Amino acid sequence: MLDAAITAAQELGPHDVAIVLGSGWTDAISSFEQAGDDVPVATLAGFAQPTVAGHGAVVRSLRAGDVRVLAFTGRSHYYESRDVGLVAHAVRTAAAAGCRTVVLTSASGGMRDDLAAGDLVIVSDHINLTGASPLVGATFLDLTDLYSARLRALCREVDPSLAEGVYAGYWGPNYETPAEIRAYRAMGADIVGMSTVLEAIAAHAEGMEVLAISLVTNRAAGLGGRLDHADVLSTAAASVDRMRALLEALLPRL
Ligand code: 8IG
Repeated sequence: MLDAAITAAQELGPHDVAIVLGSGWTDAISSFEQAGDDVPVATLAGFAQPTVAGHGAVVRSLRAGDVRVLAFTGRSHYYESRDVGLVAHAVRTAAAAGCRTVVLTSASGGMRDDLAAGDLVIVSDHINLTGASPLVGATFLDLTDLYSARLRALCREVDPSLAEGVYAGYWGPNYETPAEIRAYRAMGADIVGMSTVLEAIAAHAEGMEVLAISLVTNRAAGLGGRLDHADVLSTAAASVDRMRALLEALLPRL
């Protein structure tokens, strides 16, 4: 494991579950008991300062029943640096802190006909469009069960109304063209975003169980109106009570 991840993990202390909070998700952890002071990522080894509106810059330790949760209030996206090591650093730090499970949350664009702004989607699988991997060398990792069937079933038990779908991980930072969206739909993707896939691969390589949940905040390019990050944040704000209820029920059971 990387030295910086071990150093950062020692600073944060032992935990059971990590959650990475995507655009608009930070308010969804507001009801949990806090187990220590927030740690600014700027003070932690190996972390970059987040640059995206709607993403926080601290790591927070929470109690969810008996579960010690390490919450990353922001994330590093591939488009911010084109550095896969920075993108994977939070999950590698979580693994070094003892986390056996990671929950990757995100916002995304909906492509499947039944997915509208405000819908929550459990990620069943992904298509990595970034052309990148956080792994280097002859690490021929099997991704057949990347998104844990056990955790997906648990999530559906907690909220049977949740949709499931395939997440296309786009490189960004521009959104797709309508022609790209038609292509990705034809490839079998249901939602599209700019995160999750590289972190999921890194977490699987660390032996962690991965759950990913995405809030659809817009219809993808060519399928609705124009795309605007401000609309992403306002849709997330309007959905935060459902996101909070889901995490309140889910995290203590992980
Ligand atoms: I929120 O439509 C959000 N993130 N690539 N496309 C991509 N990322 C997104 C989208 C979208 N919406």
